Amino acid sequence: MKLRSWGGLAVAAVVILTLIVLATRGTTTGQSVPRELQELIQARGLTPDQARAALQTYVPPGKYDDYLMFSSGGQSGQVLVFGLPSMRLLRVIGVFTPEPWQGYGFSKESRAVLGEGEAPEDVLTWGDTHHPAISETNGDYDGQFLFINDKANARVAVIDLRDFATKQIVRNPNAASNHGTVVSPNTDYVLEATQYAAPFPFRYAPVASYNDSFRGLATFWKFDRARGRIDRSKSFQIELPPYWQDLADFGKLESDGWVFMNSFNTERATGGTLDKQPPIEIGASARDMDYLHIINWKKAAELVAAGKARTVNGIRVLSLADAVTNGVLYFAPQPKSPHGNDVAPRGDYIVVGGKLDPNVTIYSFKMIQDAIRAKAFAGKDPYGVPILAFDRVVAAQVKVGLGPLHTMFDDKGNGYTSIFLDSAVTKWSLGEPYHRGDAAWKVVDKVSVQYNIGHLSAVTGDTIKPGGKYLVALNKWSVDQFKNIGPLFPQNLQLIDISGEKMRLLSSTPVGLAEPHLAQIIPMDRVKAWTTYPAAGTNPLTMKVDPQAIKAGQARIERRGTTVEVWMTAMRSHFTPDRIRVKKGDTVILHITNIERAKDAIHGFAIDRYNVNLSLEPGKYETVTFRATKVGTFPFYCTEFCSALHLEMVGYLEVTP
Ligand code: K7E
Ligand code: CUA
Repeated sequence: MKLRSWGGLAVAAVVILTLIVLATRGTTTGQSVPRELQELIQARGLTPDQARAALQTYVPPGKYDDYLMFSSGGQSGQVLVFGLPSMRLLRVIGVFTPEPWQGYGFSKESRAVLGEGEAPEDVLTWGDTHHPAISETNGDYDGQFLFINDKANARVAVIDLRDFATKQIVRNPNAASNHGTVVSPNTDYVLEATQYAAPFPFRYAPVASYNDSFRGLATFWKFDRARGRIDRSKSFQIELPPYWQDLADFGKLESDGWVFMNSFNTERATGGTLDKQPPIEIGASARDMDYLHIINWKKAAELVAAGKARTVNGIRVLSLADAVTNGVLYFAPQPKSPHGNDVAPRGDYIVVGGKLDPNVTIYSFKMIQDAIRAKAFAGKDPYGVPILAFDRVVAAQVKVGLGPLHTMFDDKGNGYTSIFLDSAVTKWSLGEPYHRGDAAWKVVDKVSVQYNIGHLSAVTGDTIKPGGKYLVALNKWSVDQFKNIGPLFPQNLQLIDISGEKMRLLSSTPVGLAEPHLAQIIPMDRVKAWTTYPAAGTNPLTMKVDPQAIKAGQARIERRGTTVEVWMTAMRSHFTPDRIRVKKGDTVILHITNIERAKDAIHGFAIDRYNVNLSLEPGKYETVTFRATKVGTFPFYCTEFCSALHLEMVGYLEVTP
């Protein structure tokens, strides 16, 4: 019985494959292929859907994927770059963690990025990345920059997508932790919201003084696109009550100028289990409602520019009282322990998932504006923030399943919500103007994922122009999906086809590196990455030819006192100079220029026993500085197999007693 139905499926698969083969290869040549394919499908025990999914996601050698996906690398402190639909890992970008292959954290240039803002004695070597954001122009991804947060240490990084390298890390001087980065529709600002409230300004304050001394913060980092850097001096913060602010999203189009942010633990629980207080997770979910934060950020920026701010640890802060008095901050109740908070493509709706509520709650921006004008308040919070009446701002609730988290959108007016407890993705229709009458606010489809989905990401799914086509479910647990290789299980990224009415699961990809939270998907051709650095001697920090870079024939060694400075070139298959002699205790400065112009002609530069390791892509210039503390004769060599004489691309560093 089982066999027969399998046979039926296989026949159906062959029919599909025949059609595909005939369509792509013409009518005369494809006849013999289906039988081979049929045998292959049978031998591998594939269903027609699986065979179709395999064809749909296969990218032949030499062909490229259609999309790039930037995924957070979780506790690895990195960013992962995948190609879609193949789901092949194309790149790991070192961000908050030293990354040897890229020489990230070894060269003077990358150490300056990694260590920025840190005292030397507490250089951080990891980060907890959650939410990548691609730079936007007019509300759509422009593919120029990527931003990502470090939840653990309240930092935000800037990655330049010309060379896929981290250029800047800013540390929030007033926050202890954060949750995410989002950008305004023209990337004027990168928003970093605090996660766990902390004493403000940051210092020691007893947890018992929580209500008075602890605060949340919304930090608006000003992005200078021309320089490709965040400008602290033009950035500002808004002081918020000590709730645990969470996901945020910028308004766009009709809601441009506003920001929406959820919060939990409005109960202000702080634990104390040994003192017979309820554990934090119980205390923090006691009430039925938390607060959606509705922030007029343009007005806040104007107030700060007009001087209504005090500078705290080098950044301007708009006080909570001023935010309330000037109509910058409003609250709306949101169901129990909310998490996801996503603005619909036209900027007209804000979709919130309550972890302990089976609905997504959809707020209307227009209703919010009307309620603010009509002062339709249901009260104030303990800090004086006006709370808009729930039924005056909520357009709809859609019952999507147990544990809804995050929502993304497609090009046909549908939302896709990750359902954590059900391990599913629910597709549902938005209301007017996307869908009218009976077609509005309805669950359309639901697909199971494996398992415990956190975020999901659809092609350009949080821009003003969602692309549809694909969605990736970022699942926390994989359980039985991959052969276990020890008790630390990989995460499971699942690719789903969302081009039709019904969602179709295409593939599973294990990520054995860390926990990706959010990812962003962009059409491949929108990212204009360099193949080589544009001019020989380009400094990856300034992106200009470095004054210390040299051309072939200019290599030299100079000594000044106890400093030995070396100008070196790398070129298949030699370093020039290939012998360096210094004395114990000297400071050694190496300026290395890869003078290659051929793409992929990468050299590495490592010195044995000195923890020196660089990646020198064609045209790149980098510096490494170290003290020659160890006496000996140390080989230095190229770490990339660059040529037939790669093993000979070597030299000696003599450190004399
Ligand atoms: Cu849901 Cu940090 Cu976005 Cu993880 S958070 S899932
Ligand atoms: Cu250069 Cu190997």
